[in-house]
Amino acid sequence: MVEHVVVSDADVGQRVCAALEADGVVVVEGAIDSDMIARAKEALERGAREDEAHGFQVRGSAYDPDELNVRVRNLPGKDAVFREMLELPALRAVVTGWLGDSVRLSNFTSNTTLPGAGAMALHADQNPIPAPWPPYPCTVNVAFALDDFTPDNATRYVPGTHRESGPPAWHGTHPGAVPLCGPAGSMMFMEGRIHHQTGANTGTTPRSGAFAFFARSFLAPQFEWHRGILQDLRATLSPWLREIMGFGQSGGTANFIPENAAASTTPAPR
Ligand SMILES: O=C(O)CCC(=O)C(=O)O
Repeated sequence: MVEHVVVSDADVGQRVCAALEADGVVVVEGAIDSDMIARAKEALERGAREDEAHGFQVRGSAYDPDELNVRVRNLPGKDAVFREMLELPALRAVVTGWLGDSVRLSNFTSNTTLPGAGAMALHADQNPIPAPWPPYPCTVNVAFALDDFTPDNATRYVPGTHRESGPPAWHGTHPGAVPLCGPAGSMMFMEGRIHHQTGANTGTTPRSGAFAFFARSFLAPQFEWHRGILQDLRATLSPWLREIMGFGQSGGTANFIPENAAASTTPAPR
């Protein structure tokens, strides 16, 4: 049973971290409202058109079996609505509660899986870390559900694999994978070790999700934000956004400033 909490619940950060420890996945309902969902969907359609016009690949990625998953990158550089998502207090509480204060946004991409799409390769989000993995959490993925995630279209995960110390086999079928379901507007947290994939879309409608992937700051981010966030936009970012996109003092530096070390509740991992 996946734990579902509501974003307005007391101690949502602690409850989500406890559920991540136990299950590796957890759903926070009511995180974004219908206005944000509509803005995000409009921005994704525009972003996909712009990326295709620039010659960037949005369909047929190496980990998809067909051209029916539309993946848009650099979401915080594309529209304010995605930067607003990153500012949500519950997201910040969970990310820093799970990974500590010295943390980076590694990537923020979307996937719109169209009816008929096949399943993505099974993977863990921290696949690039050489196995055996450290015994402590290194990464966490926050999926914003822009449509209902249902058994017909949801991300699928293999229960218990957040306790593994390495990635799954890339190829093959995965009968043990189960859907991670939640209503539109949810934030769905996935511990970075959990084995998962975009499930096949056997429904009749597209399903969109936006995936904000966080990592401890000693890991190189997957996306180079200095390429995606231009100078004018950088100047408008909040201190939190500057930190997590590598324009601030993190990357280890923050841990060597005495007042930050005193305020941090999580020891630096080295
Ligand atoms: O599209 C999905 O449901 C999952 C996407 C995913 O697994 C990922 O971005 O790592």
